[in-house]
Amino acid sequence: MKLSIVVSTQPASFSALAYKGRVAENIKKIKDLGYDGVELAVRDPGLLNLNELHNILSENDLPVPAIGTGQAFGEEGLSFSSKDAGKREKAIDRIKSQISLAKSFNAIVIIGLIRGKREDEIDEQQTESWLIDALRICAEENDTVKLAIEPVNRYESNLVNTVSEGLRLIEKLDRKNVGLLLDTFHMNIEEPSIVESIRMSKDHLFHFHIADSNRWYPGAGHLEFSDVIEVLKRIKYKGFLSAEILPLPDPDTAAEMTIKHMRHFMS
Ligand code: LER
Ligand code: MN
Repeated sequence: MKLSIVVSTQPASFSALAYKGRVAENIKKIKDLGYDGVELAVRDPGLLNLNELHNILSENDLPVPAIGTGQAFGEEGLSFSSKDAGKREKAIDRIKSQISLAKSFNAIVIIGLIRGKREDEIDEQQTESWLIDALRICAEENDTVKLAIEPVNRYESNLVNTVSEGLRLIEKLDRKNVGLLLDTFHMNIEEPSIVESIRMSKDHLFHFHIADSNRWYPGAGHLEFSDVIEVLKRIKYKGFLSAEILPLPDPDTAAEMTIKHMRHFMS
């Protein structure tokens, strides 16, 4: 298992990002702190200077395990399950461009808030069918790029809140390149047992977000990360643990405390 931390390639309203913007400077800091990788949060790949980004990452010898895509929903309202067909289409196009970005980094594409919410007056079946259609189109775009569906807590979405719902959805899709991203912050709100939910996801776990119960750095809340690491080792998870945390008390302290706390259990 390796450690990464999320960097937003642009300023963003989503709060649980230790680092936003000033990409070259922040990636160097992350390297110096001892992280093994950098997860990127990208609103629109079309706005990136790709050569520059690849150079910064290779100069620092840091891989990109995953690309977060939720800002396209948060800032632009693009959604796989919007009742507005134009927004659904734009969301699919945006994820296709994230898939080609991910391909260039050998990264996973995260399907979190971009799946959207079930909207007023739209029944569950209609919403699920829009969601499944969009996921199928995106999964078929490139077999070699993995899509990781992230269950998120009920206060952020009403679509796929729990690990069981996530597992049911990927079963319906039945595609090798569609799996799960689990996030300790969301699991702490929704799951009866974090350890059991991780165990259940064993064959489908593509990526993992860490934050403590209050979304501060691990060690600042009441989650038992020793138990989390133990079950991840037991299911032989070999991917990244990626810190998606509030920049508190300040970004550098949050990043430093994460690495201190997690390495203690990982070694
Ligand atoms: C994103 O990875 C996440 O965890 C959510 O809270 C969506 O913004
Ligand atoms: Mn997350």
